[in-house]
Amino acid sequence: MLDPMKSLEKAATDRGIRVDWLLGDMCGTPMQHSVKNLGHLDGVFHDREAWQSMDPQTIVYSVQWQEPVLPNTEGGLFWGSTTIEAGRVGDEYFMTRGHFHAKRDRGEYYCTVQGKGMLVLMGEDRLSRLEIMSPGSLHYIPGHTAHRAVNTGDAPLVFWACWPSDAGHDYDTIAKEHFSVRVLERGGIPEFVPEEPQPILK
Ligand code: PAN
Ligand code: ZN
Repeated sequence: MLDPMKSLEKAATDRGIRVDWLLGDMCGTPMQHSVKNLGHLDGVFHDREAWQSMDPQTIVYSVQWQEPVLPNTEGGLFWGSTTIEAGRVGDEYFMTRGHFHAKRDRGEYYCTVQGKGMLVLMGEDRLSRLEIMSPGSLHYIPGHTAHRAVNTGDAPLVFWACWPSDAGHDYDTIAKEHFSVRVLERGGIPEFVPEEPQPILK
């Protein structure tokens, strides 16, 4: 006879996905992995000269995530972590590119496990607000809201995220229009500074 406890145990270990909460590491499942270095982040930081003077191989952030269903599947969820290294380009802290979800109404959760930072949230009306990221901070990102995480500390900022598998990522809008605010270092502390008006391209 099958021992129900044994088969439960087997089922539990067979799935076998483990996370290391603090490191932001996952194992036991096919993982997606992406690393963004400075060279990948052309046009993201406001001080172009400072960006050009730095080694393009410098890692700014990395993401690992699992896709238990195919991207664009309605009703599924993706799960992953992001690690943003400590550093700055000129006076601007290392940060993610940031995006709206391609399906605008899709929300997301972020939960910080290590480091210090700020989550910049911007609505489609370009009104922005900030949430402080610190170990244990949980952030609900509503739909229709662009989101970018900024590492304002001197150690890596690590957070977990959970988002709908059909959310998709719209990076183009932010690449063209930017966030309406930037988090810059002023006198040793982070300050929330309005984005300079963009030149009108003819
Ligand atoms: C996160 C982000 C991750 C990297 O998983 O994709 O932090 O930031 P960028 O995608 O802006 O480069 C998420 O928000 N997913 O939807
Ligand atoms: Zn997102």
